[in-house]
Amino acid sequence: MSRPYILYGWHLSYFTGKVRCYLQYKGIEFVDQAVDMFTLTQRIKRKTGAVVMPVLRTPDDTWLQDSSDIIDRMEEQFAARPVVPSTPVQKFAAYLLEAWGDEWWIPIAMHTRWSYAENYPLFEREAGAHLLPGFPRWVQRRAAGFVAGNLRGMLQRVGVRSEQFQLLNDWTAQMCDLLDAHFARVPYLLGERPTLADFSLVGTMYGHLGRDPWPKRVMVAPRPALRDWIDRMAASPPLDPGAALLADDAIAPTLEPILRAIFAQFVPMVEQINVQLTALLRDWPLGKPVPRSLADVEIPIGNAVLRRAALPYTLWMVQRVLDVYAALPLHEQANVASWLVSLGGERLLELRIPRLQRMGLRVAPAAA
Ligand SMILES: N[C@@H](CCC(=O)N[C@@H](CS)C(=O)NCC(=O)O)C(=O)O
Repeated sequence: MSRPYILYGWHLSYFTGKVRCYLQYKGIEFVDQAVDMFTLTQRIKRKTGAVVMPVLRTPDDTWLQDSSDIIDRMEEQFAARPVVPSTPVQKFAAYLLEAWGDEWWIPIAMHTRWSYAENYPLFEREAGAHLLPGFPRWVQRRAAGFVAGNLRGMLQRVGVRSEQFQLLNDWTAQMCDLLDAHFARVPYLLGERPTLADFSLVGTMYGHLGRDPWPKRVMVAPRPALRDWIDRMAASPPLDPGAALLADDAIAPTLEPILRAIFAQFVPMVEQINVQLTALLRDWPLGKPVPRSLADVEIPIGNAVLRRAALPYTLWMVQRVLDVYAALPLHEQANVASWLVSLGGERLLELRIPRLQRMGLRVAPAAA
């Protein structure tokens, strides 16, 4: 009998939620393995070059890292229930929402977890038990504390700064309202079945906002359609075989304010990261990874400004979106371009990102 797929990750982890919900939906059999300290810091480090979760170990013992690469690989192998739409606007929107769900929400997920003490007992209990199963509680608590310290060390960089807490909370409440209004009318982001876009957004929504006590109580519980979507995504019950995306490559009107926010906030952030990275790469060898973070960017949020460090990895995610556009036939590119114009998103197509390759959690310039 062949070895099963093994997903190394935690329920506490953003990107593990993305991959777990995806594998369940696809009906791919896998062992959901809470990753322990030895596997995380030794085996995964050796196999992927990074101390990171999730990792999907395949039956032929390949250790796949990065949720986007994992999903790409599985989509090639398992044709049933495709999660990438086949029509151009929905396909482009799915990749764009993936980049946003993966990258934009990181400060929100980190703030709503680490800025509120009521969340810590859940983290300490689960992380401790996963890292050192069978060890005495006090040793597990020390191990969880060590990992928590590393994660807290990233807060300042990703924009979790006390003077920005109110802005982060206001933004999150408004976005959760928009998502709740959408899910009250349409069961998934692009129609009656989930796509890449839903799997990305459920990373932050399942592992962090929908599960950590503070955001679960304050942000998610008052919004029942959002709560139901998270629960549907996590349960992945069999779908009605007729479940379809919206007809005629349409995007629901309830998704439009969310997309407008992406074009007004996420795209300017990406542009600023690109300016910094492009300058850095003027004198940088191909294949040499760049630092995980660069200087601050300033993101317009309504009348306010959110400051956080530029993460070059974000550009690798946006490169995926632009690659999808570049691979479309010309008449489909025209559909996407006019759809972008209709929502104020045309600057996205003007981005010229230097060709990047991913190396673990970092990126490096690649041959064009
Ligand atoms: N963008 C990646 C990265 C995975 C990731 O950031 N995982 C987090 C836990 S949810 C982690 O292990 N972070 C460690 C770090 O950033 O050093 C993905 O899509 O899988």
